[in-house]
Amino acid sequence: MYIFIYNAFYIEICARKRSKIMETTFSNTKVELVTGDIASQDEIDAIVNAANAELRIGGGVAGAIHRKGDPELTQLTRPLAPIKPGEAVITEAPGLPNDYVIHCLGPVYGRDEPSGDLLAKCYKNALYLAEKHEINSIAFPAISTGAFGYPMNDAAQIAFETVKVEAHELEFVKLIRFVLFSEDDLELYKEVLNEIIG
Ligand code: AR6
Repeated sequence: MYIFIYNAFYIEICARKRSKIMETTFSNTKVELVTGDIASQDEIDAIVNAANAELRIGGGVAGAIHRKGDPELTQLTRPLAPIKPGEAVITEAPGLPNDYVIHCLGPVYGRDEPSGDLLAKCYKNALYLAEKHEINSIAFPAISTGAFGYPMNDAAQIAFETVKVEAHELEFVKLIRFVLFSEDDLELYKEVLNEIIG
């Protein structure tokens, strides 16, 4: 009985989660939007970290990834730091359900200029590393839109436009997932993506 109730509850939760997804395709790559925790994307090959320059544990995404990962993750990032805005580096993902973590440093809004180009570079460089490692699926958080203060709407526009252009060059990456932290962020990303699809 308890198992039945638990299962029914679980299926309901999954159904609700699925209903939050929006999907589209750029070239041969599926692009999807979900809400959730970037550190809990079990079926994804590589997750992207909205890192700090020192590639250490921080708040937000960097905190969630480093807390869930083994301490070895921080050891792996240490020799690769510091990185500059727009740059990305890749490590394995000890303790996480993924094969890799791609650590990107987004621009601080109003300080690192030109901020739009630097944010686009994050997405480009992450996809470049994914291709180099023959990665099939990658999940991005909304880089720079938390502690770094980038306006959500502009950040979404840059993310989708960059991915749309880069998709023509992708050989290995077949799924790009954007993981938004709140329902409001998801709705905003959906609106921007719908405008871009036209
Ligand atoms: N999963 C998905 N999205 C999340 C999560 C999560 N677990 N946690 C927060 N977000 P941020 P940034 C959303 O601040 O702006 C750190 O302290 C969040 O709501 O993680 O690039 C680092 O150490 C926001 O929309 O990254 C750096 O110093 C987005 O993810 C600095 O913050 C990005 O928020 C990086 O700042």
